[in-house]
Amino acid sequence: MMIISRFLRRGISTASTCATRRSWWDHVTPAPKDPIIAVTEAFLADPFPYKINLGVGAYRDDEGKPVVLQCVREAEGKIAASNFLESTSTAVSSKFVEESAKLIYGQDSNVIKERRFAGIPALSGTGACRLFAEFQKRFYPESRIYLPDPTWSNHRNIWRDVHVPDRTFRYYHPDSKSLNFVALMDDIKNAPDGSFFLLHPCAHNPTGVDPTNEQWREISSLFKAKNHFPFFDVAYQGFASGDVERDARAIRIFLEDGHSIGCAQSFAKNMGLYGHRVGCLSVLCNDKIQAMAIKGQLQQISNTMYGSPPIHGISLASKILSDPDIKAIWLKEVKVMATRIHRMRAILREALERLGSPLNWQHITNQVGMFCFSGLNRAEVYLLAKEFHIYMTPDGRISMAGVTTKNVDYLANSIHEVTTCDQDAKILHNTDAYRINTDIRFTSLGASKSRARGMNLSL
Ligand code: KET
Repeated sequence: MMIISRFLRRGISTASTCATRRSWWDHVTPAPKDPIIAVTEAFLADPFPYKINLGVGAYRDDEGKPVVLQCVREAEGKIAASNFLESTSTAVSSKFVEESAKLIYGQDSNVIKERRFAGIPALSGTGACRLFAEFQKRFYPESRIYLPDPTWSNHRNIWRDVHVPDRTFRYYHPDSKSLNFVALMDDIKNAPDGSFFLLHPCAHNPTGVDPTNEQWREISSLFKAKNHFPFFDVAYQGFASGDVERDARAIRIFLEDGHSIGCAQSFAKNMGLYGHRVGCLSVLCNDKIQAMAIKGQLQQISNTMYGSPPIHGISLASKILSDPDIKAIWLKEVKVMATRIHRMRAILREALERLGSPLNWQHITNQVGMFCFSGLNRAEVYLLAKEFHIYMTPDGRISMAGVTTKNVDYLANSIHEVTTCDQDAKILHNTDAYRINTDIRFTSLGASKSRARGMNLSL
């Protein structure tokens, strides 16, 4: 009798909990979309045949196609023979880290000779930044990270997710579309001594504006005086100048000045290994003993998140960097990619000037690397997508890798149209939604097609 009544009571209470309990994930709301992924999604959903994706910073050839570099094919061939035994993966990782460190700190650097660096493979540049953020939080729990304004949209999210508050330092001057060096130095000076700063050593994303060597020297001495920690995010080594050594100049200047440095390297862009997620995190140390301690801590952090990254991409990058013949092919290919982008900058600027644009487009060729921070406002960016099927991030960043000899005239014409159309007819941007002025007439797909033909755009 007692057992029955206990059973009944439990039955009743379970039933009532079920009736009142909502499902487990009712409180989960959609996450804000990453702006770069959102652009790709909008592009993919557009059926227009001449659409252009200038969103994501991924290299494309002059046909607008992704490229598998010859050096990667060569490396594939060489590593295909070796089988990935469990016992070899540590050796492959160590070799990869060593080669990555040589690439960024210099082949003959004392850091390498004295083994004063702690490095581990990371899940591309994003993973390397995240590992460092975790490491920073673990050993400097009260610290902040100073990020350039503007910067890659994911930087803020990465440090936010490890609960390190971010601050910004001024970097870019929208009027001159160049470096705001005075403000940058001021902000570095005014930050509390011993602050963490994230720096882009070359091909700054999104502005395409880098300090000169002389300015880097001044930045480095101020960092010394303030005892700040420089963390370099190297996602585009080779894309600024076409030469990986020249693009490492900022880091070498900091090395000469004896800084302790952190470095996130990505091989997604300069080796075209996006999907393989190949990256490296390194931290410079006082000596070999400290390097071992730090490496152990970094490994522990990665172990609890994902173990270690897949070995295949690491083997490819390691082979490219260590085999002199394959490395020579790679260095040439980096130059080819950078030169193509450089050429597209010149053609785009020239086309806009030929159209008689009343605006100054010098910055297109002054800026370097994969991105052009065009100066187009949100309304113009929106209009380019809606009317011309040209997609870029709302801040007006153009991924120059998406510009080709076939689409550059269409792009120039479209930019010219949206920047010279009646100001009153422009779209008004409302904080969280785009309000469209009623004067705007959106072209149908058919009308857009004939407009594209009128601009001599061929498929
Ligand atoms: N740092 C910077 C400065 C950067 O621009 C990117 C990617 C990364 C790190 C991350 O790279 P990866 O190795 O893929 O994890 N930027 C481009 C791609 C992206 O956001 O996915 C971009 O800005 O388009």
